[in-house]
Amino acid sequence: MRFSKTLIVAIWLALNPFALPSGNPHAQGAATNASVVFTLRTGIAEGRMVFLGVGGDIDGSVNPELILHQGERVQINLINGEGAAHDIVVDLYGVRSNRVVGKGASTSISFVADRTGSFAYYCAVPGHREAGMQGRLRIEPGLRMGVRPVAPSISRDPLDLPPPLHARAADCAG
Ligand SMILES: [Cu+2]
Repeated sequence: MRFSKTLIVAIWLALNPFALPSGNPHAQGAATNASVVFTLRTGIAEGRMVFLGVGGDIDGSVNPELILHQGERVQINLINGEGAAHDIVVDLYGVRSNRVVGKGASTSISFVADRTGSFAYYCAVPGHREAGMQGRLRIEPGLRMGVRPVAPSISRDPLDLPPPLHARAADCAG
């Protein structure tokens, strides 16, 4: 009996992939759903058109590298700092903002950073990337330090087990 109970639990777990938090990419995505917000302002630095970081660790940086951890939802705000038309594009994530036209106009993009690696962001207005409007987004594996994962609850009623898989006549007879 002890063996078959263990077997039933094992089968139950196999049939309920969300019962355990490890080894399931969907569960991992849900566990690291922290939001990270970056703000960039367009401007001129060293005679080039650039993105300038606003606030946080990137404040004042020219074309700052935006560092994320896999699974985080990122929002990138773009503020027009000087009036020419601009946008922001991350090709490898398939995201493209509206164009911001006029000083002070703003827009944003948002996506889940589910792939690790280094990805370019840039302004897609013709000539702007070449003129200097590009930087990189770095997405690191694993959790950000100091962030506790929000794991789904795995507690269950101990009596909430599936019915037996087959008739137990043989067990009773023995
Ligand atoms: Cu631009």
